[in-house]
Amino acid sequence: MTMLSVEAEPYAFGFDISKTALVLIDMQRDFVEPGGFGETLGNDVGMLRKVIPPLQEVLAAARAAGMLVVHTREGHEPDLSDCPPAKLNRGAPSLRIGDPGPKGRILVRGEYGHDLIDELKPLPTETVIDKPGKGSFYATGLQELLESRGITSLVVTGVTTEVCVHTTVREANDRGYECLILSDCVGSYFEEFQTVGLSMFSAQGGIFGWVAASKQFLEVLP
Ligand code: TIU
Repeated sequence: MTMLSVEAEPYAFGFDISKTALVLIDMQRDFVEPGGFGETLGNDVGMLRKVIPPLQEVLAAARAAGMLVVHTREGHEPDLSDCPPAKLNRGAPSLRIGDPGPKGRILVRGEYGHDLIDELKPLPTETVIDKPGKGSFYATGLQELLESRGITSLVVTGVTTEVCVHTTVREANDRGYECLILSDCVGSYFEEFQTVGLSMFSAQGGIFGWVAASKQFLEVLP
């Protein structure tokens, strides 16, 4: 066991690589490429694309260090049986979940737009968690996977900061996982949500977790 320490807010984050997983949340075409679900909700997807280059570096370093890597995708069964009507009807998107869009049916498993972007393609050995909700633990096998691998800490990345990243970190925190959120590897469609969303993690002495820039994390990896 080798304990490493990353300079972070509100104080240094200590972790053991063999007990830490890198989690990439919802880096899907539907959220980060034009023509997907994110854009139909009225968002500028360009805001999320800046996460890609630093996250590529972190992913490569985590793989090289032998960390467990977990990818998640938000989406639904083709018959939408796992999509509550409340989620289906929420807001007034130009395209609803399940509707045919330019990248296939919006947020439906198996469709091109639902899949992860080519820049962060999972290796065949890496787990991809399909989740119907915003959180990565709700109605998934994530907790069982982490328990089976003896994981106690998560390095969390992906989109969007205030939605699926926040929900996942809050769920993880309640389950006893220590979370380090990499500030330049999480993205929001809204600049103010990015700023406030990041400060919410580490406020009150680290109420949900720790926040550091990817550079600080990369510096301590072997
Ligand atoms: N709309 C938005 O900001 N996010 C989502 O719907 N899902 C995720 O955050 N992945």
